[in-house]
Amino acid sequence: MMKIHISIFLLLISVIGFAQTQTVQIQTSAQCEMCKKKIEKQVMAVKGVKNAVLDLNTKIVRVKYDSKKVQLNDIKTAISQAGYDANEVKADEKAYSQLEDCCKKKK
Ligand SMILES: [Cu+2]
Repeated sequence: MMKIHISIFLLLISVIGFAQTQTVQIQTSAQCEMCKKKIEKQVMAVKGVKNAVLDLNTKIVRVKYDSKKVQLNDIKTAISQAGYDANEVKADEKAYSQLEDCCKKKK
């Protein structure tokens, strides 16, 4: 009987654990390898973010995060503050103006 209780308990823990981890895909305005590194670094620096990988072909960054520790908006803000668009959140103007030319959006 005790064993059953323990396994139910462990099962509950793993279910709750999975539920906390969210994966989101955010469209950015990354242009090159430098942008990729910068965005990944900025997003990874947000507390509660577990992983961030940007695909330069689509400019979409895939972020795994703990929804109990960080909100999606905080992640978008971090990308904006790095100088890049994040879905509907536009790049912070000051940060954008400080980007290298190669990292600015192609008109
Ligand atoms: Cu760049």
